[in-house]
Amino acid sequence: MKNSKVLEIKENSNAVQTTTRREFFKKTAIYSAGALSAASVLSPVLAKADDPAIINDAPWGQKLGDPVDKNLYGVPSPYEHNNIRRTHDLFSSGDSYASVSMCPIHESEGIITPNGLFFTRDHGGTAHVDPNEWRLMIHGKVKKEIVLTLDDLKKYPSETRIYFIECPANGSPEWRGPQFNSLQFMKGLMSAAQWTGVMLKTILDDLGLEKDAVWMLAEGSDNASNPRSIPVEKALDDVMVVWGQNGEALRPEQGYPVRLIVPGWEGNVNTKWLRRLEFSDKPWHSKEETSKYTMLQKSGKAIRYFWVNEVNSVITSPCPEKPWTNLKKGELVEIEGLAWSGHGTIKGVDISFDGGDNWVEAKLKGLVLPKSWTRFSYVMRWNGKPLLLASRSYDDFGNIQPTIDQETSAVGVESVYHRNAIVTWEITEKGECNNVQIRKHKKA
Ligand SMILES: Nc1nc2c(c(=O)[nH]1)N[C@H]1C(S)=C(S)[C@@H](COP(=O)(O)O)O[C@H]1N2
Ligand SMILES: [Mo]
Repeated sequence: MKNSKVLEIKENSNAVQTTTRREFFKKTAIYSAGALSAASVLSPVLAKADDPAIINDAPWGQKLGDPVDKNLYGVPSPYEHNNIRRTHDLFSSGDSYASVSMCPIHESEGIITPNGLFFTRDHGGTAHVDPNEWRLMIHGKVKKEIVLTLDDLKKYPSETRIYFIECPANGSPEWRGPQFNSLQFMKGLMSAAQWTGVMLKTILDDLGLEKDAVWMLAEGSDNASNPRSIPVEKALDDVMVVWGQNGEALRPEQGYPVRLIVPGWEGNVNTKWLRRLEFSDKPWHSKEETSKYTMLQKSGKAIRYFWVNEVNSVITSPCPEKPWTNLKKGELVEIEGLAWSGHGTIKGVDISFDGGDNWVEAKLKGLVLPKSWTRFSYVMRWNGKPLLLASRSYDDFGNIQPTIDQETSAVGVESVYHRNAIVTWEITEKGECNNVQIRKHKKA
């Protein structure tokens, strides 16, 4: 063959691989199914000596792959085309500008959402801001009023932290009973990322706050501007002004070039395309904020300020999109899910197989960080019987995830925001997974 040394090497390495694989099967053929470790999750899976996928040389190994300069900004494998954000009519206010797209959390791995899959909530469309024209004005009750360019902002010492963002409307249609047989539509109004920016406290220490500066108004430069007031106490605690998302610049959908991150608090106060911070002795309220972002109680009185996303969890595998229909009776299976709390750190997660009458403790997996997604896991052997699978989380502030009855008895049923009641999946004999709502639990 003319041309390349590369091809020669490639052909040789294939030959080696093929021989190695044949040798492997010669050896493994002497083991029977029972001889494989019974404790292994994979114990029922037998190496099949006639599996063409392992015996034959794969087509992609028979020729050169793509040149390294084909995708100078990488994209997912075409086989992953289903792992996308989705929209739903139930969340639409009639157009795609004041709307939402939901994160495919059923496909999520670990505790970080890839930038292209981060849920998006826009009130006036996704703005495309020219970073050279971007400015941040900080004024009102500060000793030194200031207008920053992006370069100015980046002169402050930066921090990188992992936080989730959740829209308080996450799962809101579920208040009226199960609406979706889909985890993405039930809980996909949230995502999590590693954010890079400057702590707002660093900037405010530099500028100096007036004594009576107790409220901060944050405003965006998009069509909706999304003005929101938050207490200065929170601003000085852990609020960040960020430009980085998972190691690169924010995406336009997430507020490029700069947004506010208000850890653990409802998504709507995380102002995107940030342009102005005004300090004051009074809160600023849009009509929307006073009429919508409140928590109506049974008494008919509303809680006006309800910022923190409460302790929450959901089993992500299985889920309606990821049922156990291919799982055989007696097989070991890992139940996995996500837990999060806007108050702090997840302390533990319990799992129930009988709709909340009995609970066992799940294992927390990997990083367990405040105001971040936390993964939990429980390996079990499914005997093929129907289950009512539920998860219940608790945080280091002593909060425990409520049952639906506990939640509605506290806040009534007219609310649409801040749904954090226990989610139950019904697993049928066939391994199908359905969204059901178990209202009451024997030992809650
Ligand atoms: N400027 C601006 N900021 C905004 C919004 C907006 O429409 N405009 N939407 C808010 C709402 S309601 C939510 S839930 C979060 C969503 O953040 P994301 O789109 O990055 O997921 O952004 C908030 N910040
Ligand atoms: Mo939101």
